[in-house]
Amino acid sequence: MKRLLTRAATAALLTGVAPVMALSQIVEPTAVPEAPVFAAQGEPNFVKRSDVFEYRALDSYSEPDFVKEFVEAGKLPPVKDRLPREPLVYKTANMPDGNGVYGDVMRHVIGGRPEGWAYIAGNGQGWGGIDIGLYECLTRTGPLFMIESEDLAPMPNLARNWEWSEDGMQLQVNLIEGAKWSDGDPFDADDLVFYWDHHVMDPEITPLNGATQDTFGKGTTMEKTGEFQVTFTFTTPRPEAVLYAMAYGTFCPGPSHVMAPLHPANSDNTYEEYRNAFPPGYMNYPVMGAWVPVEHRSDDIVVLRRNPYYWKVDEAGNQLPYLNEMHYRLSTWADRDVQAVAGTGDFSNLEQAENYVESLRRAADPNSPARLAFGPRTIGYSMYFNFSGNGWGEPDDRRQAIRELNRNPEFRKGVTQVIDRVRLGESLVKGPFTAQYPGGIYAGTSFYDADSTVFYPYSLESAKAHFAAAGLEDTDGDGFLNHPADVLGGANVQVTLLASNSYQTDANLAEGVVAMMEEAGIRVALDMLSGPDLDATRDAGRYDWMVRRNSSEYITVVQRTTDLAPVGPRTAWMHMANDEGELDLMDFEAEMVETVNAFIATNDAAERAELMKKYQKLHTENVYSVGLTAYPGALIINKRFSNIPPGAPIFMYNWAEGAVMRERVFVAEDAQADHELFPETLPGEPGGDGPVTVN
Ligand code: BQZ
Ligand code: CA
Repeated sequence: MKRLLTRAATAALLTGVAPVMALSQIVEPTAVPEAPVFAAQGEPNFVKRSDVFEYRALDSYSEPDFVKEFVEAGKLPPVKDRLPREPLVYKTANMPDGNGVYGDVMRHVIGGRPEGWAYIAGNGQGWGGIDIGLYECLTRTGPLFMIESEDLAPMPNLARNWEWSEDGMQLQVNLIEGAKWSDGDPFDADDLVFYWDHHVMDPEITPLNGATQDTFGKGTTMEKTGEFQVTFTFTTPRPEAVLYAMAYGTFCPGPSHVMAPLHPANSDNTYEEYRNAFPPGYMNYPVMGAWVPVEHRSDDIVVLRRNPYYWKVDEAGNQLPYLNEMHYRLSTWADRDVQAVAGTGDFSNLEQAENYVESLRRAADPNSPARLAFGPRTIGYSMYFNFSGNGWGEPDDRRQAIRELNRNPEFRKGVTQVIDRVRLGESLVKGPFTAQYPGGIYAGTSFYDADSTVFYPYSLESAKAHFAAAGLEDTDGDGFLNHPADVLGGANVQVTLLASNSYQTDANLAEGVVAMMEEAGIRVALDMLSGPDLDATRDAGRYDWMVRRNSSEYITVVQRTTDLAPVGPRTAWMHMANDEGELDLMDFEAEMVETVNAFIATNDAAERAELMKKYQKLHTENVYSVGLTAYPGALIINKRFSNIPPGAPIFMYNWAEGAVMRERVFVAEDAQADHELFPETLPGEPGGDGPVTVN
């Protein structure tokens, strides 16, 4: 039955005036409101990269006594033979508490769950620092928070040094020589070739953290040019940004000696069988990291034991790590905060603003077992639109109609002006923490430019005017805006909002968006998922909008730069090509892509700054994303640990788990607690039962 005419239409009939959009209702964009001042506690001691570590041979090396017993029993080669010719040597002068002693455990709590150990094949281990510690990468950026800006560039790691060709079209990368996997197998260029050829370049592999061929520049090739050397060839000269892509997440080679035989290229395994060939119960999976998985109890805990072949030492020749064991309690992210302040856990990135007041109160107690230090405002959330209008993810009519609205700037301006960012921030935590975040590069970071940042202020009237300009009116008077008559028969607009249910913060923000959109007459349904389900739904395009906690591309810009815009057909999940490989970029997106590629292709600092101003204006003026809120995180670490670098942010170039360099963290003798679950053991054979004792 035809509903009553809308109130406005009725009124218009009475007055004979059509309900035109009163242009006076549009509220124009302004500058971003000043964020409440929030001073980070503790400043890093800024140094040069070469002050942190170097590679050189020492006269002698030592190891924990229990490991020496393995050598004496003939179970292990002497420590000198387990180390590279020139190991990575952490410099004592850069260690806040000097060289450490062996013993004790770092007890992490994580909210994810391990799917398996084949990280490069797309398996997740549950985050929370477990992958950051297991899989070491060619270069390292986590510790860059304490590197002086004049010397800011990726640090060496498995790649010891690199050299550009005269014309800048090639990069020769020299690996550390003589390092071994945790089972003693040599680490060499073959491991890189296996990763590159059969993972980065293999479209059938969807790796974790999304390292695809576009990450290293379209058309880039890599070949082995020596036992410990690979050479990249680029299509543009000296794309130095690629050295950031060789850091954590995107170039962390796997153990080819155990993986290659199971890859579909060398077996009749399907890709799914390959991806799951190293399930959580596969113990002693070979890694280059400081600790090896030796125990997995489902929904309970993952335990790691020290890697006897770890390729790093301190200046006294002690083979690292100092800590014998790592725990990852399989719980929730909120529990991580609770356990860290209570002292039953050792580490947390306090990033859920709802927990701030209670965590601060607990940590303020002088007897608190944990130290809590706030860093810069680098935790931020945005809402993203699914911009694909040409079929990615086989949208049904309803979804397709929303994607076409998402591609309409009037609609996006309406959406962003529905969001009251003050109310949203306060719904998480009151106080000076949250800032109104318009999206794009964060205020307070090196590439941020306030004058290039466009802010659409909260205004329901203006939002409605924009929605009307996008053709949306409440034609049936039920309080919700309808599509035009020729779209879905003029039905109500109905949007789905994908968000993570692993964090209270994500849920609170998503629910805040739903409530505010309802006030504006747009019905939004929540789709709350977590972990692999969320990632799979997102990567398959089964969403209209998505609330996401942003990654490092909006903080440092130089890390994950290719995530700033849809630079390739399948690099930006907010805009993916259809199955024919067609990417239907809108004009402003094409300009963003051009700007990002120009940024990657130049090393001129002034030019890079200008390009990021242009990027920021394109992103915010066109509402590429709807920024929601930004706030500072706090690092919570148990007080018994030494060598925690001051001023370590929970998230910048990487998470704190990668920044604090856990392999050189130790617990002084008199502070050691008896937390080891497998004392005096080492990892056993790959695929074996778990940790082994000397006899
Ligand atoms: C930090 C981090 C270490 C991933 C993950 C998780 C995944 C995302 C993101 C964070 C967790 C913690 O974040 O929240 O504090 O320990 O692990 O990796 O949110 O769902 O996919 O990008 O890093
Ligand atoms: Ca309606």
